[in-house]
Amino acid sequence: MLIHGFALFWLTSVTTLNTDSNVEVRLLDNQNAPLTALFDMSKANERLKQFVSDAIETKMIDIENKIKQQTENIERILTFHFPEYLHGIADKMNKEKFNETGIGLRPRDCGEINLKKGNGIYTIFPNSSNSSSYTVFCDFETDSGNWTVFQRRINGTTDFFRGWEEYENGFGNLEAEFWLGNKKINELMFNGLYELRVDLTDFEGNSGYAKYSKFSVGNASTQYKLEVGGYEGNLGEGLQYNNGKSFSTKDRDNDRYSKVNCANDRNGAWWYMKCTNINLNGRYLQGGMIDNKGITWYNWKDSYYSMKSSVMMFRKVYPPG
Ligand SMILES: *[C@@H]1O[C@H](CO)[C@@H](O)[C@H](O)[C@H]1NC(C)=O
Ligand SMILES: *[C@@H]1O[C@H](CO)[C@@H](O)[C@H](O)[C@H]1NC(C)=O
Ligand SMILES: *[C@@H]1O[C@H](CO)[C@@H](O)[C@H](O)[C@H]1NC(C)=O
Ligand SMILES: *[C@@H]1O[C@H](CO)[C@@H](O)[C@H](O)[C@H]1NC(C)=O
Ligand SMILES: *[C@@H]1O[C@H](CO)[C@@H](O)[C@H](O)[C@H]1NC(C)=O
Ligand SMILES: *[C@@H]1O[C@H](CO)[C@@H](O)[C@H](O)[C@H]1NC(C)=O
Ligand SMILES: [Ca+2]
Repeated sequence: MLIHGFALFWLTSVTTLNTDSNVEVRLLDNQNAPLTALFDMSKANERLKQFVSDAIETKMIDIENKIKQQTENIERILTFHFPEYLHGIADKMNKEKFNETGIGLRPRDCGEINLKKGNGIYTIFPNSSNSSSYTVFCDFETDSGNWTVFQRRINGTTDFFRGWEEYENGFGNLEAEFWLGNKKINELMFNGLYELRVDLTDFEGNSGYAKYSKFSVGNASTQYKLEVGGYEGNLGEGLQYNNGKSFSTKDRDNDRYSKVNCANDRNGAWWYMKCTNINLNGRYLQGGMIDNKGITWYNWKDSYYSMKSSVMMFRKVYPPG
């Protein structure tokens, strides 16, 4: 339509003026005004500039928003995921097999981990003569670190009233509540001497700890017998009573109380004697109830107060010299 009108216009309104050999062609509209007036170039330039500038501005705002969004994403990743990311790299590097002289020798327990990137789950290789591996939770923050965590209670999500096989092989979630497993606990104390640390909290915000400079759990043929000694801490000594006792579960009564199945009686699994003051695998009870089936450390509370949380862990001790 427009093109058609313009073509018509062109054909009817062209005037030709002769000056010597040059030919000047002027375009006039239908009122004989020079056609260039229709194209006020300064206005056209203004509009063009405005258009370009608007377009650029819109684009810039768009880019700015995108950068802002990306920066926020990066910040979020750094805040929430970077430690996790570092941890992943550390674990991967620890898994690489290097030789005896180099770093990265396959760690056999938490103490041997080369790249320690905070508390968390690490892969270890307990048997140096083959490549079998599994994961454990390592605590590198508490009391100078190097701890292999083998028990945790925090909120009662995981049932701890279980049988022999489950206590032997372990259960639960390493990030939350779990028992590592008697087989692994025994295997991980493969050479040298180990110490035990227990951390407890109650429902009133108090915490306490106990350390035993001597700790070992025997193999299956000893029914995972406990050896403890050398108490230090503020919970009060109470575990010595269980020293030298085998492990018992509701379906395997190795305790020293012939009339009673202690594991059943105390709703747990432990190195029961007749039965025990300490029952950290007992039933999870809310709100600080007093019940001998609960998670008890009698010597701290002078009662069978059931704890809010419990952590048990061990590490190798290096005797001086
Ligand atoms: C171990 O690594 C060192 C240094 O990289 C190297 O010199 C040595 O030959 C390696 N030994 C073995 C047994 O691979
Ligand atoms: C932790 O392990 C490292 C070796 O990885 C060792 O140098 C350090 O002394 C250990 N610390 C404790 C408290 O056991
Ligand atoms: C490697 O050792 C683990 C125990 O540390 C054992 O269960 C597994 O059978 C062994 N694997 C081989 C191939 O010998
Ligand atoms: C470690 O691995 C070797 C070789 O596979 C195996 O013969 C040995 O029984 C394993 N040790 C343990 C404690 O399982
Ligand atoms: C218990 O704690 C774990 C780990 O923090 C969490 O994932 C889970 O949701 C908690 N469960 C309850 C019932 O609070
Ligand atoms: C279990 O431990 C006892 C005593 O420490 C030891 O004599 C025995 O050889 C071990 N048994 C196995 C199968 O490793
Ligand atoms: Ca009994």
